Amino acid sequence: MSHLHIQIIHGPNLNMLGTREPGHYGSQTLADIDEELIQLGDKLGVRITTFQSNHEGEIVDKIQHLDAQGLIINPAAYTHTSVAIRDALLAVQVPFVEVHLSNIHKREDFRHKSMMVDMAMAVIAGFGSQSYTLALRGIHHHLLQSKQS
Ligand code: CA2
Repeated sequence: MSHLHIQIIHGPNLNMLGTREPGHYGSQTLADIDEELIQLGDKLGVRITTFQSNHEGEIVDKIQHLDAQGLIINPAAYTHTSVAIRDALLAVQVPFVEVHLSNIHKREDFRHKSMMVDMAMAVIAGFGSQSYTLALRGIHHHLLQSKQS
């Protein structure tokens, strides 16, 4: 039986999680979050691969070369600015969930806009690191359903 594969992409500055701004982003490190996702993936029978970059072009390259059936992406600050990431997501047509640790809608106005939200299967924001695990459960369920139909 071939496993589903879900790629996780974390955008700029998320490598600093757990070191600063715990009020907005919690106290877990990115390695803690990745580990939690891999463990949940094991339970669900899903292969999880993770990637973080501070560079827009590297994120575009990663999306262009996706070999996964689904994607969970926290584009971080690029959420609000990146036509390049939007275009890459549009080109590959892989179902994705946009996730945010914080509730971007109760923060500054410039964070209320997302360049990709209209293409996302779903959006989860405001649950801290649980935003990612909720997204994994959701996209896993969605992919299983679309396999059956
Ligand atoms: O809430 C989220 O997940 C965000 O995507 C995080 C981005 C922010 O620009 C988005 O508006 C919302 C920022 C990530 C910065 O991460 C840091 C982690 C630790 C210390 C400093 C920044």
